[in-house]
Amino acid sequence: MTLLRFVTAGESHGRALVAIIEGLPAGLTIDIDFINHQLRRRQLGYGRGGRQKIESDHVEILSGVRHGQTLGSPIAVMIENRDFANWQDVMAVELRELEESKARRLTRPRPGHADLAGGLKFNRRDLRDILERASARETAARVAVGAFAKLLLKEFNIEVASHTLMLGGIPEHPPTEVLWEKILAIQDDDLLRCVDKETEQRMVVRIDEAKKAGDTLGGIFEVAAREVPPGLGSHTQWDLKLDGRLAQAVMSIQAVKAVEIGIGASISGWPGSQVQDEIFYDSSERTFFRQTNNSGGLEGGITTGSEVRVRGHLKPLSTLRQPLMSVNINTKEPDKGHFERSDVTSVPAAGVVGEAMVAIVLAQAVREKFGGDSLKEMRRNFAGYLEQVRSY
Ligand code: EPS
Repeated sequence: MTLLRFVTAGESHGRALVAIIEGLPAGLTIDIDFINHQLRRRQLGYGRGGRQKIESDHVEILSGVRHGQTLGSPIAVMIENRDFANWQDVMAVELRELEESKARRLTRPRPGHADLAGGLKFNRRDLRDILERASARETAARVAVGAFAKLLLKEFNIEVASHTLMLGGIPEHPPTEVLWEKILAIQDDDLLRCVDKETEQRMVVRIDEAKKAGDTLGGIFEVAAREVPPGLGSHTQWDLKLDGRLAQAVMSIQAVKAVEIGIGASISGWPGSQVQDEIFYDSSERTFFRQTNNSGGLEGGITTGSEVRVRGHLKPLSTLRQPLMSVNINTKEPDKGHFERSDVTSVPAAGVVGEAMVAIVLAQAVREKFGGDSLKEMRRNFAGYLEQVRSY
């Protein structure tokens, strides 16, 4: 049974995004400024389009929190879409007869987007019905949920951070290891959330080139989680393995086409002797440790106590200013795909969303392992487990 779960609702240009979170313990202090800061971080990054100038995302908590603390009841949150003011007729709940020029109908599916597959599946003739929910705007709701997950994890000293590892093919050989301290040193006003400023500058030039050409860029972000105790997840059943659950969560982020745990995408060609992280014991600290972390903190689907490292590989965004060929779904004649205001790249933002998804999965695993209806009860269980590990 999943103790911690959430759903989101909301269209990109509809009234609002909402999320319901169930399964947080009672007594968790909720810092709204922290949640809003996470939302702000998702909106930053060089290469974003015009939408982020319109929105200044902030969360409204509708239920489940009283006098600054969770009640243990479902939490409902809402993020308003400011842009809705410009889309009230197009996105109206009530039936509206709109002139064709104002209807903003989408009949030329964009290759790479959900438009056509979704239109066929749901039998919709205006592909806006698909675009609106498939849009990465939805990730604002996930970042809000992820912020609650991060607040829970912080109570157990677990921290989650991310950085841009590669963007538009730069650097040509992304580093296999980026230290936690370097990731933590990234500032909100850094252009692309890359730890190496020279590389970041080259990425900026690449974005300018792509923008000029009406093109888009993908890349790789890496999420790191620190102070994760050993023993989250389980080797005993396929769907309990935490690496698989992290992969699903990160893969579900719009435009992600591959997920890597540790440096999993590089090591398939290496000899085993160079891949496995050798085991050592520190008797004064009464703890096992590794000097390398190629496994990304997971062995057999269970956390090892090393940093959890997950990489998300993004394809270039599929909305192109210079659209590729498509077919008009009404005439069945060839035509260029639809263009809708979009970004050149979203890798830095996707990293923030990646943090949210990893935080949610880790928070779920922590809830499963330590249970409890209140934070206090959960803390007692956690402390007892850490003692068991130390005296192993
Ligand atoms: C947005 C992500 C992108 C933007 C969107 C806001 O979504 P999509 O996956 O549909 O390309 O395009 O902005 C707009 C839809 C707009 O009108 O500018 C986000 O992350 O907030």
